[in-house]
Amino acid sequence: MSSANLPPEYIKAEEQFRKAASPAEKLEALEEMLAVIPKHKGTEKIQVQIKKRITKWKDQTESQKKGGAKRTDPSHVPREGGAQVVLIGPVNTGKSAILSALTNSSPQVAEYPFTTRIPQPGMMFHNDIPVQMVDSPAFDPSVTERWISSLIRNADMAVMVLDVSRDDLLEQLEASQIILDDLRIELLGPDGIKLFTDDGWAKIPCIYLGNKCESENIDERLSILRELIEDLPEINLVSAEVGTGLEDFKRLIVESLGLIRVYSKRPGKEPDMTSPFVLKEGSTVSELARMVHKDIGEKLRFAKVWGETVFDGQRVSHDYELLDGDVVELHA
Ligand SMILES: Nc1nc2c(ncn2[C@@H]2O[C@H](COP(=O)(O)OP(=O)(O)OP(=O)(O)O)[C@@H](O)[C@H]2O)c(=O)[nH]1
Ligand SMILES: [Mg+2]
Repeated sequence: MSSANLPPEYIKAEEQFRKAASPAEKLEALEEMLAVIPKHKGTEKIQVQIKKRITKWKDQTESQKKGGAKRTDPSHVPREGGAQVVLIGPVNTGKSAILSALTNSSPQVAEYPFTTRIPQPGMMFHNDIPVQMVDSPAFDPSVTERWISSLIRNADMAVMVLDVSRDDLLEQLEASQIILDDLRIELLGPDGIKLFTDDGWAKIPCIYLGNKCESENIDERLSILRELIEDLPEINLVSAEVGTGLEDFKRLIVESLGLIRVYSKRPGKEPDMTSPFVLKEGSTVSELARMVHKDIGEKLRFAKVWGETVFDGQRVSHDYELLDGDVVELHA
């Protein structure tokens, strides 16, 4: 595969690797390259090369830390599920409580500040669609480390958690904005398209949450905020403690990410409707085939689809765009 076929974010990370001044920066760029490289047969060799280089630079960074304990890169959370979503925001807003309420994970939730020190993932389900949620340490000028930038850049979406029970909402937003600017991250609306610009900025779709919404005077606080900030993003009210708004929030995530469920079946057999393959809207039969098995991806001849916009068992070609709920029989 020539570099012309690699996405711009990969080219960008490769350039960062070349420019990197320290082993730690080299490592960070390589990890970004590995995170963003499209995962298919054509890039397998490059992926192996990157992994080897990561091992080499990890050794270098370890040996630089004189006698220091071995540390793994905290920014790298292995992706699982249909998408990776990172919870970010000021201290004590309830990021960990939200992770705990939505997923199988049990992070530490506490009154004192800076409870969360390293990212912690958990799996959330909406309509059988698994989405990986990653909790992260609070934004703070003296605490936030550079690797938070990679953590956010690697995610498909960010969720900014604010505490609407406090009177300092404006400060929560402004302080977060300063940190994000420093990390060169711009938050887009929930339907925004993630992209990396030539001058090193990452633009990431984001949902804003107003947590602790069971508290008093919420409407008043929000209307003051609306007067102060003209283009205030929509703040979705939730309560991790009481459970308010969490179902709507899950649906918003899955819809904003454009995730769909597709079921694979074998000829003559019934499909397993309990474990869908999760893809992005607009994905094709070829992409599904590669996801099911790399051999099937390579040898796919045609597929038959059962779904709302096709007649039962309609024969379709490689570039048929799948829809939520389609059942697909792959013929290799
Ligand atoms: N009233 C109320 N309290 C909440 C809610 N969610 C979280 N809390 C409380 O807020 C405090 C902070 O919660 P955490 O989940 O630890 O907040 P965090 O944002 O992860 O905090 P750091 O990791 O320290 O940044 C705890 O005392 C929680 O019990 C909520 O929906 N309502
Ligand atoms: Mg926390």
